[in-house]
Amino acid sequence: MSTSSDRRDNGPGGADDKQRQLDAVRVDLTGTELTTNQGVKIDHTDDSLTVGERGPTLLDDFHAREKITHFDHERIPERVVHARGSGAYGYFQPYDDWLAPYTVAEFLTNPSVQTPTFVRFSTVAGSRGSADTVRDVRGFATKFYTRQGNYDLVGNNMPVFFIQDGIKFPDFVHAVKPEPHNEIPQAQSAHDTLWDFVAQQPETLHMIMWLMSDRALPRSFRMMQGFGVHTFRLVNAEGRGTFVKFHWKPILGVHSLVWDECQKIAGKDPDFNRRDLWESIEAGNFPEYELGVQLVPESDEFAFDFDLLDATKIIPEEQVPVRPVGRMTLNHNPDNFFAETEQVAFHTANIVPGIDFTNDPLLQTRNFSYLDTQLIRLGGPNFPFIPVNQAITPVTNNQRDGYHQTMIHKGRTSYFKNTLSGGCPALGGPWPDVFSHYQEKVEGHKIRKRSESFKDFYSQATLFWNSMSDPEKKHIVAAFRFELGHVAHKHVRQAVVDQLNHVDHNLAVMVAGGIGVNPPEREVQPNHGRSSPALSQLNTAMDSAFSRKVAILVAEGVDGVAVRALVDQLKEHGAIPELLAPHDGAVRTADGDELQVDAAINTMASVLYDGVVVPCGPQSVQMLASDGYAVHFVTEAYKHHKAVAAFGAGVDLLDQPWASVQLARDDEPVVVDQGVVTSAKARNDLPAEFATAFCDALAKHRAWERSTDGVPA
Ligand code: HDD
Repeated sequence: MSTSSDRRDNGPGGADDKQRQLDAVRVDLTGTELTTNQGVKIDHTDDSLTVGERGPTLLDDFHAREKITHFDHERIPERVVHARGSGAYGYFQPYDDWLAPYTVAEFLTNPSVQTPTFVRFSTVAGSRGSADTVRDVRGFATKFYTRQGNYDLVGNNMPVFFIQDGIKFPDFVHAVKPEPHNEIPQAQSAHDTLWDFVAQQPETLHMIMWLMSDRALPRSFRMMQGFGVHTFRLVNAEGRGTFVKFHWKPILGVHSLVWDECQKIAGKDPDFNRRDLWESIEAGNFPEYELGVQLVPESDEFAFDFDLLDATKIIPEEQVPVRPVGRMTLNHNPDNFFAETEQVAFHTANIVPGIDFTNDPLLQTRNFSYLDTQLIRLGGPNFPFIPVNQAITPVTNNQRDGYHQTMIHKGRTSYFKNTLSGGCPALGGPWPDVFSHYQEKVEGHKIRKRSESFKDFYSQATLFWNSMSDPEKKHIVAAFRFELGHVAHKHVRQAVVDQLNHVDHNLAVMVAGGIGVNPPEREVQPNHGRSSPALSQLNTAMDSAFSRKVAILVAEGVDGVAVRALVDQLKEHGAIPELLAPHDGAVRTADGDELQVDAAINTMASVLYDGVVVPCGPQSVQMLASDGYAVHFVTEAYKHHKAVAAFGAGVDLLDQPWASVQLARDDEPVVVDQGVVTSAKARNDLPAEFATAFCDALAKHRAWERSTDGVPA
């Protein structure tokens, strides 16, 4: 478990600076006695002060009034978007100083500096209490507590956005959120208003392709990318600018759930992603992400067939490579969800010397919106001093008063210029010690008009579609059919299909085939045929079973010798095995000793694991075969293309009419077919290659080549 005391302590100016600051406000009530908010000790908090035993409650009861009043005011408005989120602290460290010629931001260029961070991951559309595994974009917001002030990179797990200009944001959000008349559906994009909006606003289509893809169903916050989305600017010591796009790449690779699984997890464990983040950090399996940048010299501003200021476009990685800058490790859970994760306030305009904006119209509106939203959410202008938001650098200015002021500013001046306080706080300087806005030359007329360079809505949606592997394409078509299948208005379904025809004719025809509307007769324009391999999740890291959860199904008479050995081997590969049995407690093995169980099968579900093993033991397997939960567990894991394994008599449980894989028979030591690993051996004869082959299958995440359409869900 990571606690304040076992954190690495690297002294002032390092990763723990923020934690040291927070230690000053952390409160531990162990060994204390109950008091009122005024510090008055009390000995009774269960009964109100009344006249006699059955009489009215008295106004004199200051304790009851204070307690109830505080309770009445416990809630603050949830975020208008990204209400559901989970956070963690960590630190970022650059690998070297190669970015120094491009930016004066120290946290990106000084490899000896570990900058503390706080990250909040979120879904977008759902309320605070909604499920984690909905089809949605995931927020990936990082606050860097740098030695030059706070820098916020408020990104998503998708590199583009739905709209090009922030003025449309309220319309988009109103369309995607639950419908206003009945507040249905919660945290779902599968409803009429979103798709009506999409059909009318073709600039959404590229992002919609991402939203219909597996990217919208992350297996874990630890296994998803993050993107700054906008083109930002780096600024160097000479004041020269370079365009930059920021990328976070998870060290564990980018992996997703399947849609059927997501819907079931939403009921079985609505906190699935939140729990995964929390438990991984508690277990010391710290999430890690590599920060990379795509750099474009200002002279190349117009070198692309899209506009760099258009947030609905990516710069394909094959065109401009992502160059690694450093690594972020999340190693510390918050102590209090409300105080930290709920009150953290991100703002795209929180930038430090060396980073600046561009004229991306989406970014420009965001720079207004985030400060504004914190004022209503956190109740006044002093939210930057809520501990999680507080910079680790001194904050010295003449801003004063307001709700919830907690500092006591001494002295009689709170204005600039003064002579009475020695002119302090005084102006700093010169650049790059102080922030100085990038001196971009801008001229023009006041107009409301979208640039012509923003008007290609389809090319990159097509690029995304072309870049998908066959299973990914299949998932996208199924997603469109599911979503549009929930749209009551036929004309909206038809309009979306007609839009998809601009992306790819076959895609439009396949979607139309599932939702009862007319397939477009001919293509609008030929598919350009270009692709970007970096966009496919099949090209992600698949080399480790680290932190993958494995269910081992056991019952009375199980082969305890092999199970114990297997548990050790799986742990050596970094996987997390858990023993599930028809009942909680312990099972007696074939050798007569006891095996402790982690949970009863019917309290868990295959959707909460990455893989499942059915061990030998004829009696055990017979019991599992007659337990519907156990049979369903294995069937469902198979259906969801997960790593499935069995040995000895356990192989019989996989011998089902729907299982179209080769299984180990007779004396075969290890057979691997489409992510299913079997062995005819048991006890001490079970070869170590069995565990290795199973962990390889876990590392590949899913065996998409396995045909599972006919397997019962
Ligand atoms: Fe936003 C929250 C990401 C466009 C207005 N946004 C919010 C969060 C993330 C993003 C990750 C949650 C932060 C947290 O965890 O507290 N938003 C994005 C990205 C966008 C984007 C990547 C496009 C590239 N957002 C966007 C626009 C507007 C907003 C165009 C308004 C014009 N976003 C907000 C907000 C929120 C917010 C209303 C809600 C709560 C908050 O800010 O703190 O101001």
